[in-house]
Amino acid sequence: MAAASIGAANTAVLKDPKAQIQRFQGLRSSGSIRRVDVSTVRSSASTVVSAVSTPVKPETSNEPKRSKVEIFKEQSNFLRYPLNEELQTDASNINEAATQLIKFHGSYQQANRDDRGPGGKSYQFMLRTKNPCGIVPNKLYLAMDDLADEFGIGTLRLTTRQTFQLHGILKKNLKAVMSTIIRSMGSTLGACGDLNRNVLAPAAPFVRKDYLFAQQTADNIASLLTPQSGAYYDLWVDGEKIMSAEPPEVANARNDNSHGTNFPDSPEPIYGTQFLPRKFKIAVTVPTDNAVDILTNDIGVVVISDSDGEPVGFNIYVGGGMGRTHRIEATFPRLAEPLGYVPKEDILYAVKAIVVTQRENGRRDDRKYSRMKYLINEWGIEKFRSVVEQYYGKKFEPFRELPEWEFKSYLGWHEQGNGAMFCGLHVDNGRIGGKMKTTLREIIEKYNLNVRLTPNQNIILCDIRRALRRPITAALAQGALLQPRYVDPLHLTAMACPALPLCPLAITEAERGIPNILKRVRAVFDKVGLKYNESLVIRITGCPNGCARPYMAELGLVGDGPNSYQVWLGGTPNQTTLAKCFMNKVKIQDLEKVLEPLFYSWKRQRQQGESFGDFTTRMGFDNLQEIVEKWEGLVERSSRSNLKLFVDKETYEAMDSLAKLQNKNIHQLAMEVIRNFVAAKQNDKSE
Ligand code: SRM
Ligand code: SF4
Repeated sequence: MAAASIGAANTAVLKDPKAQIQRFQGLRSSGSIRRVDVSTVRSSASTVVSAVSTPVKPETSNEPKRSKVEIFKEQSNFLRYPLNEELQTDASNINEAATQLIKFHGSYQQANRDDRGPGGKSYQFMLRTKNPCGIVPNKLYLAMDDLADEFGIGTLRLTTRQTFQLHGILKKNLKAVMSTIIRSMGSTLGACGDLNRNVLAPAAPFVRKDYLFAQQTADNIASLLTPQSGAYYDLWVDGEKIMSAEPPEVANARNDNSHGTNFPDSPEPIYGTQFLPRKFKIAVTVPTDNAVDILTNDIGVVVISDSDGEPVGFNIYVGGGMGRTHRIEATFPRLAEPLGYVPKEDILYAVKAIVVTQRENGRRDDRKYSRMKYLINEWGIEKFRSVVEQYYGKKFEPFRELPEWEFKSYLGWHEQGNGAMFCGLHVDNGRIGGKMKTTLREIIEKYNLNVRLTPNQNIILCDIRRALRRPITAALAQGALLQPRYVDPLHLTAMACPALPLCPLAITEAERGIPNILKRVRAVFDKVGLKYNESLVIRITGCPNGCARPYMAELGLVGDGPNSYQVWLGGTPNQTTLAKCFMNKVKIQDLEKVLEPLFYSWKRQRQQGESFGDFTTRMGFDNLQEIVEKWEGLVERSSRSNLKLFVDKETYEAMDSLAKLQNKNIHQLAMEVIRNFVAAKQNDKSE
């Protein structure tokens, strides 16, 4: 990299972790660790990167306020203490500090909220894997399938970030499960916690330069940002290092400290003792393919190819995120925005520079505001870019123009491009259980298939010989794994998070509630006369954290009380527009009162080909609210009587323009006039 120098990094050799903690704290307050002085960063895009001096802050006895989790991380000896000790006890649970630390190892302590017996909480653990691009080798799939039966609740859960979750693991079985995953070519390291989470990339196994390059890049970014201290292997496989070799360019990028990004002598050169202020999410994709919900990530990376299809570099977006807290306006979902373009050989350095900018400047006092989106929101993109450029050592080139995004599901059979085929299968909410589970296992085992998980909780069977298409399709149907044309279109794009009974943050149902909600939406579709193949993106979560990305949906339901939801409208089918909150506290039993008028208006008043999301945005919420408030119910179609009216051209045109003024269609206006007229006459008669 042609880089501008930014001053000397601290090179003291500190092997003792305690000393490193002190160093981190000391250097932070003394200012002798190289930090970019953000107050001096000019916000002009034409800023020339030159040497940045180390700001020396005055000694202060007032330590900045830090959240509890910061203290746990600091005292943990790189994620070991007191987790190791807590795992040895006979108790069925672990203490608060260990509960925070085990997340970095890929596990959450949970309790079944449906099952509050007299003996107190029944503790159990959820385990999440890490699968960059959703790639799952055959051996790992079979191991996960076995583990779910032997140690879990008998189901596998595919997540919205291309990973598996196992629920219901008892503490005494954690080591057996973790070590089996590790020995089966899998990992749970960094699946949760304040670090980089699973890196998304299009799951389709297309043998195409740009797709392969996106997947390779996702893999390299995942390796770059994987914890290095070895704590994971110490705890779960007695120190054995069972890791796949990483390409030299990844190690080079990690170790490079030319711009003061690293803790040079730390077991964690990028993360240090404190890791990141909060979770961090990255997705990589190719132009047009928005299977990864690119704009919802902290970093979105898009492969740019030349006219021969050869990848030459990357566009980078920053600052996306979904999570919010009810009634706190200062928390919000946010779309990522363009940062700039980098040549392909620089991508790891650019990603590292962004991560370090967040590490150094993200808030560590209040976890509600610690995601990078809040930093960018506060600074503005110009200042953020300038600070990242100090750590990158270069200026970003202008963002390259991109074509429209499309949502791609990869469901059904497709050519891979190398003579083999792949088959994408819809799985309702990613929950694989019962007959579906045994069928999938049999097929994956019998034909020795590798699989991939999509960011929409679905699964892809890969590398299938053409001749096997028929027998595999028939076998899949036995387990209700149907080709997409046989699945209700409303289900194909719907998602719900796990919510109750295991998620401690759930306010109400999501995964368990969605089958019935979709049934009711289908009934409303029928009632208002929408066709079977017309659809919309519906996403439901049990709380405002947004795990199924409801704020990108055309209809998002976000739990805001027991059996009650906020209704969010305005997302688009290609996942590029943020929805807005339309209504609060809609009780589950009242859903039709809102959906019926909305869908009826969409049916009657939409422009040609207009999606539900675009329609709700065009109409505006004030209009829609009025329509919902004034809705008196739809006359059942069977009880409707036909009434045809013929009027002269002039009257027709006058009615048409009046209807438009009132945001109605001409039919609605005519019916209203007739109804009012008849009612008035009846009144006259009775007086
Ligand atoms: Fe999530 C917390 C499930 C994707 C935002 N999420 C949780 C926890 C771990 C609850 C907890 O903290 O104790 C949930 C476990 C439930 C359970 O029993 O399984 C949980 N999140 C999920 C999954 C399984 C939902 C799914 O239906 O698949 C997804 C696992 C992804 C993975 O494989 O890594 C999942 N979570 C997401 C996404 C979507 C995404 O990443 O694309 C988001 C929104 C994007 C974002 O991060 O901004 C998301 N989860 C959250 C948040 C809010 C974060 C925030 O910035 O405020 C929390 C709560 C927290 O972190 O404090 C959370
Ligand atoms: Fe739990 Fe809320 Fe995430 Fe749903 S959205 S899994 S309820 S944290």
